[in-house]
Amino acid sequence: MSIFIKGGTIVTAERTYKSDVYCENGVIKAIGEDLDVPSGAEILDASGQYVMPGGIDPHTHMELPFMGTVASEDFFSGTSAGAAGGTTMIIDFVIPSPNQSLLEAFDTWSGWAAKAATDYSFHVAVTWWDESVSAEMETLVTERGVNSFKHFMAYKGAIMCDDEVLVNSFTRARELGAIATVHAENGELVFHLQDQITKMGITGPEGHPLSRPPEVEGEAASRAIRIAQVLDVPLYIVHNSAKDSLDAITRARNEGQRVYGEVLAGHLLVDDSVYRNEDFEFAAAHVMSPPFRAKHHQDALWKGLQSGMLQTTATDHCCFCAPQKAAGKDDFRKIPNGTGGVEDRMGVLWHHGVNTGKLTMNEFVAVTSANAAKIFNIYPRKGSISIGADADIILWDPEMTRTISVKTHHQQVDFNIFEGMEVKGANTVTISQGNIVYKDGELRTVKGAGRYINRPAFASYYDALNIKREVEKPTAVDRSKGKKKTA
Ligand code: URQ
Ligand code: ZN
Ligand code: ZN
Repeated sequence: MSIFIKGGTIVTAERTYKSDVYCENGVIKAIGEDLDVPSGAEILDASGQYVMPGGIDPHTHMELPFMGTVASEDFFSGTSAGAAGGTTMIIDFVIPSPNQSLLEAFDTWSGWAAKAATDYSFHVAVTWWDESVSAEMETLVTERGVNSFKHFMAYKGAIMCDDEVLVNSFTRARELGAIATVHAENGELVFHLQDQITKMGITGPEGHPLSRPPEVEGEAASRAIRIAQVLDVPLYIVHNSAKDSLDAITRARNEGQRVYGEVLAGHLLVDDSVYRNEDFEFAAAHVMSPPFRAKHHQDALWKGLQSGMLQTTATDHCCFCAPQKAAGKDDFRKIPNGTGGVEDRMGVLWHHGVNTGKLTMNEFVAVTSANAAKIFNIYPRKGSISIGADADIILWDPEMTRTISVKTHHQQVDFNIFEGMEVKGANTVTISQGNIVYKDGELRTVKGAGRYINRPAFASYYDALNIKREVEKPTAVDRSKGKKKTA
């Protein structure tokens, strides 16, 4: 299939300029003003619209088995919903159970993801440690195209990593030229606070944020940052929800440490009042970790995006329907954690980011696509409009308005955390691998069309960044000549 995008304005993370784009066999073949239209090409009139890289959501959990159930969104429905909203690639998570082979889990997730409609990749979680994990991490890097390893510092008794696992795994990631990523909440504190709160007779969803205050996130973010600093490994902190973790990232980055931060569209726009809603289903639908926070945290997170201290946006799309959330009817600790958003991220960030002047259009492309591609080493194949790049492209009409609702979304979940939100600016066309997968409200995704995208590790992170670091090597004290002289 070949597509000729005519008369649009290209917006990338770097620049904005009028030009046509020609795509053939899944890649961008030509970019230029007044290009000749090759015969047989499908012509898209992009006049009055922006032509941007498709969104990359670096944090999703399609059909995740979690807390005794399985997320309701699968890889086909979830990537289709993403395409409907302008996202053309997800990075999901392989999460082995403790003592499970990472490679075995990778193969299981690969089987599920085979139905994906658009391209995908996997972060792999390290949930336990022994030498076999170390060996499998190498296989994942050298043979499966994995360059990022996830660590849950929360979820005690399930997939939580203690400091020993963090230190071993971070060390190994550095050796392999991979990046360490963390879910930063102190799981011991959460467990303790959950116990205290339920003993006070608070069993409803309002107990969830009470058991995970911002300080619990700030501590874990600071600890992960310090461990990464000592071990000299790049670190990516997922779903920063509070000023506390943002401050930890800001301090580290100001010191020149290689730390990256992600923020969810939900954490930028939804506040903690949802948990005090008297309707259990409404409040429980918002139970995710870290929880939605008070408004001043949202203000700080927006500033983190504007300042560049936070580099990526995501959704942590991990959906559970009301009957599943009801497992925690009498005990908030049993409410499956997770909310959706893969379809709405681009629209809500354009409306609340670009339309308000917080972000330029170029910054919008950076935080919804290009930066994730760069951090996870698939740029410019992804996240760019450039010759040879994958033809993952969206046509964006800045004047189009829509109201977000569970009644109209394509997500396989019975709730939408952005319910009723009116946004201005939307994709009219989504192109994945050079094929139209969404056009004027009609989904045209094909089950299984998505590809697994290899993400090469850096030989070493610093080599890749061409940074020659003069690191002073420590030396032993020579005591062969006898007693210490007086100082
Ligand atoms: O912690 C995560 O990122 C997964 C388990 C999704 N759930 C959530 O509450 N964020
Ligand atoms: Zn998480
Ligand atoms: Zn997650």
